[in-house]
Amino acid sequence: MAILEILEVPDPRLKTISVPVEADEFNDDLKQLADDMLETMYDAPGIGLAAIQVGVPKRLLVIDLQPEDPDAEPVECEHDGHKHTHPATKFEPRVFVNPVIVDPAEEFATLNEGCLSVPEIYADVDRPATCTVKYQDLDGNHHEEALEGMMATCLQHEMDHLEGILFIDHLSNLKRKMALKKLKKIRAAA
Ligand code: GNR
Ligand code: NI
Repeated sequence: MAILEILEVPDPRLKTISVPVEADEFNDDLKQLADDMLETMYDAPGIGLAAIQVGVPKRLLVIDLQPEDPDAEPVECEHDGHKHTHPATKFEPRVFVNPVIVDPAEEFATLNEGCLSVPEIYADVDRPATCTVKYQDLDGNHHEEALEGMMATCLQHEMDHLEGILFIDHLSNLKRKMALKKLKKIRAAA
């Protein structure tokens, strides 16, 4: 396992159109890459990551919405010298290889999105509220799944990365410019 470097704007590699994972690439190297992407995502932390965000232009993405498990005992943890409890989370890592969206809903949903490649910037984005995704797992088996809510939004955000598109590309030119200016300012202050 390894934590990989996440590319950030304005890295031109984020504009790459990623290529399909070929039949002979469903091997241990692909599983290792998916593992490393999940570890990188949990470490960031984020709820999704596309391979191009770690510099690999392949149609592979990972998602974990980390739902809070209502049945789990709260976790007691100690850091910064004091103890506190927080809800336990159930890890639900998902890996999508060569995903394709079919029948996106005509109805849109708006969510305040962020992106590990555009750190500390958040903006509302409208996307189809539900969709169905066809994809392969790490063994190359084909699946189809109906998505809604956060999962539908997150998958569409990740699939944009495969086309070299960032969530800020969905904003007006003015809002995008303001967002990038804010990011520059944050970086200069850091
Ligand atoms: O961690 C992330 N949070 C998020 C919030 C709202 C909509 C989409 C996302 S995905 C993002 C991680 C990321 O950059 N994935 O590409
Ligand atoms: Ni992103």
